[in-house]
Amino acid sequence: MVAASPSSALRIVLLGPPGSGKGTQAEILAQGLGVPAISTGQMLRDAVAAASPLGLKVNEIMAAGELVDDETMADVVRERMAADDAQKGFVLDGYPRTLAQAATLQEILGGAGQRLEAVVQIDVPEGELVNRVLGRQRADDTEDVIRQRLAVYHEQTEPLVAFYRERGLLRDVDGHQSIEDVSKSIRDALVGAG
Ligand code: B4P
Repeated sequence: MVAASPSSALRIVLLGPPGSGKGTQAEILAQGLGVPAISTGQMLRDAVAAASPLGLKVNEIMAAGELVDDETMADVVRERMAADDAQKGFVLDGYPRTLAQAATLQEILGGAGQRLEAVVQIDVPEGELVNRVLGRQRADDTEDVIRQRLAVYHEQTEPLVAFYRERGLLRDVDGHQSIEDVSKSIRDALVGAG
């Protein structure tokens, strides 16, 4: 098991299509490491629930299965990463989702003298993704919306797989297993990270 300490903070990104279990695994992994799980999807849903200016801006975009624009997300992530608890490491779930966001993340971390230790790609067959998401029954979980979100994933987020593989950061994990077995596979994949 990997462990986080102030001198060896672990900064990990979970990458995967909607419904692959990023949020589920981010919570488990972050708890094990003693670092925060930072979910941009959850932050946006909280903003929508609170009807904050950010929530009002992103509500319709999320409901349509589209991505919130990169500039808005950069502000959200920059602010969250500056918080004290994120200095000891983090598990980032749902960010980056575009190559521009990956560049922003590098810039934010580089500016603080930090870097990512690993990017875990959670792989799940498409039919299983649709079943899981429809079972979850969130506001953005209708069949049309999930199909749109998958299309957006293939077009805008999948290029990140090659981006991080080229940088030697990518670890592939089979997400089509029980939640416990996926967690174990992620821990195994992170041995030696950082
Ligand atoms: P997210 O909140 O990131 O939503 P997600 O990709 O659907 O969820 P995740 O992969 O975390 O799946 P989960 O663990 O819930 O994004 C929502 C929206 O926010 C986006 O569409 C976009 O509009 C916006 N957004 C967020 N970040 C953005 C960014 N950076 N840029 C622009 N826009 C952004 O798991 C799914 C279900 O499967 C659950 O019910 C779970 O219980 C189940 N499950 C999990 N693991 C399982 C397993 N191993 N076996 C069986 N079931 C499992």
